[in-house]
Amino acid sequence: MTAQSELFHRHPANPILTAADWPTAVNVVFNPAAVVVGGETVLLARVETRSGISRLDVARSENGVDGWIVEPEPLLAPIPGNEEEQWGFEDARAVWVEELGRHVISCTSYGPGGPAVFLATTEDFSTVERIGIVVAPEDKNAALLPERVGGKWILFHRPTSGFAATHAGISLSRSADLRSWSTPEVVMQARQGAWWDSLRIGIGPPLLKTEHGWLLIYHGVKETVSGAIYRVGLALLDLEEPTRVLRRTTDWVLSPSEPYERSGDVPNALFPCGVVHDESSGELRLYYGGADTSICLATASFDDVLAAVLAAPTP
Ligand code: BMA
Repeated sequence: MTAQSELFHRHPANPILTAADWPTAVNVVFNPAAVVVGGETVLLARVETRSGISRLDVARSENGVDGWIVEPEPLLAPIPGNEEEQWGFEDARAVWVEELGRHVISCTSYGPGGPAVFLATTEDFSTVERIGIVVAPEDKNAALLPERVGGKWILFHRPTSGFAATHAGISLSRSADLRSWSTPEVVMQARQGAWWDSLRIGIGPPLLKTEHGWLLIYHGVKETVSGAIYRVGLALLDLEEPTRVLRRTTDWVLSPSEPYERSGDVPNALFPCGVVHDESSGELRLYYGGADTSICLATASFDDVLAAVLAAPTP
């Protein structure tokens, strides 16, 4: 599996953004959504302030690697009095939706009921329109497909019930209006036993449409005696019926190995929430959180990633 272990290349400038790059004193910056707006790369970063509560801030760069300009005001932060978001917003994903002429942001809003799926839309990441909580707690790791399938919007997410708190997996729900969502349908579950993705799994960035299916970059967690390890794998879902898993890699394609992934607030957490497909260069840029502390970048050839997932077995 050497081809797979070398699929993604960490950027030599990693971590590309840390709390030290922020205009105000914050604890950590990590797990960013990533999109291209007017030629610029925009990251919507989870910023954990020194209260422990997270908000979502915008950072922009011409090349997606350096020269970041961080907006002084958060794009999304808890509104005082809104109980269900009083503990903040976490782990955004963002996708351009041509039909709406807007980006749809999905993130976790956190309150006493637990983490819930929250949607918002934006034209330019300067202002945001809140849709609100669309999937009740406990649920997180959500992203919308960029287009309707079978006439419906599709939202990937990860419901967790106390009953099935372990081995939580990836589900999807369907909607006609982005507000009311159908009962979750299971897409993919954690593998049992010793697997790298045996404790739970969740989507990474929004899925990418390819001619062979929806490319899913997902995180998988394994519990060990010294804590959880968050790694990354690939799967391919049917274009017309995305609950159908066509391929799933046996091995992970990215795993914590560097000091900025191995140590930090949460050691051994490599958590991608954003991907940019640069069609002119054929490059995928994967943005991820390193150890819940910093923002990192790994690149891969889109064709190589597609070849790797196509070579994976049908589960
Ligand atoms: C997950 C999410 C992520 C975080 C990861 C590792 O459950 O909360 O935000 O990066 O745990 O702590």
